[in-house]
Amino acid sequence: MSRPQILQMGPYPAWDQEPLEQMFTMHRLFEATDRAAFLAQHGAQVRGIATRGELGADAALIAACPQLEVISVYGVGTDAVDLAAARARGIRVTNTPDVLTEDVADLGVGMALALSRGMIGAEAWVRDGSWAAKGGYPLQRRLSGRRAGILGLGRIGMAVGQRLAAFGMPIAYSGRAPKADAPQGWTFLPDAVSLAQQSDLLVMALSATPETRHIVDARVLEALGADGMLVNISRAANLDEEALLDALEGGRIAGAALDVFEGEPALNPRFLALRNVVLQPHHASGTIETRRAMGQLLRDNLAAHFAGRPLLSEVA
Ligand code: 8YV
Repeated sequence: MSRPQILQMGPYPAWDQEPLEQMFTMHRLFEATDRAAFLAQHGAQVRGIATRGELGADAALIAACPQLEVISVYGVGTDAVDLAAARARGIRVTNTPDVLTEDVADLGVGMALALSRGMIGAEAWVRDGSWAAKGGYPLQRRLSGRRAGILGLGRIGMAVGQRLAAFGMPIAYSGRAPKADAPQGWTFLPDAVSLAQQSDLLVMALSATPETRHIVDARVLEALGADGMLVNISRAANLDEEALLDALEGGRIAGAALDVFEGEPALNPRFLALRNVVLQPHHASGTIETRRAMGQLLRDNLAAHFAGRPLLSEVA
């Protein structure tokens, strides 16, 4: 039997690409110079799409593949996949939850520490000779013991909370509803504004849906206040970037650490002029260990689908 044909939306490491090429006929859309011509040539034979969290698969792409059966996402976020269009055609969607949770949480906490302790500026202080020339670095703010707020207590939010609890930080959270599995003593708050009001550090760990667009807006930032810090390890769409930039420039919040940006990998140049930010290139899951596990799960889902076995991590 001929191998299933898969449309590939973005690059993978060689350790994933090689086994994918052995199992399937891969059509690399991201290398095509004429995307429409490439889709016209291969779309009709495509039975699967292998994509990445930020690339997804929109309605037009799904429509260009009339035989499509499965979309496998290398990432936990499925906001860039048109789930309604997939559902309408009975196309199954898989992602890579769990395997990336610890590393995403690690980076979120690392970013919070780097921000509160000024580690990026302090590194520059050492490198440019300021330490020797001017003396010690200006004093920063502590993280331990301050109040943490977690927006979105899913797998990643929970892992962030556990880490911050170990820093002696009281934990509050918000989301659609209180979580039965939230540890004792963690406080549920009904909305982002009241969470921000009770937080020194607000960590965004929620998935992105049309309802959560700009959930962190000018009102939430005002509630966070001039001593408050923001960390975003979720999706840029959840944050009103213009409102954030205004608040950062006006000193109305203390700082922000961001792993995701509107229009990434380009970013608003206003960010680059700021000192009270930590800027990361959307790499919270970017460790060798996690990326290997994500690639394996992406492949295992595709293999299970084409062998008629149950999927390992289907998006509900
Ligand atoms: C990845 C992500 O950076 O899991 C997600 O939703 O955005 C990240 O883990 C991305 O999917 C890799 O392309």
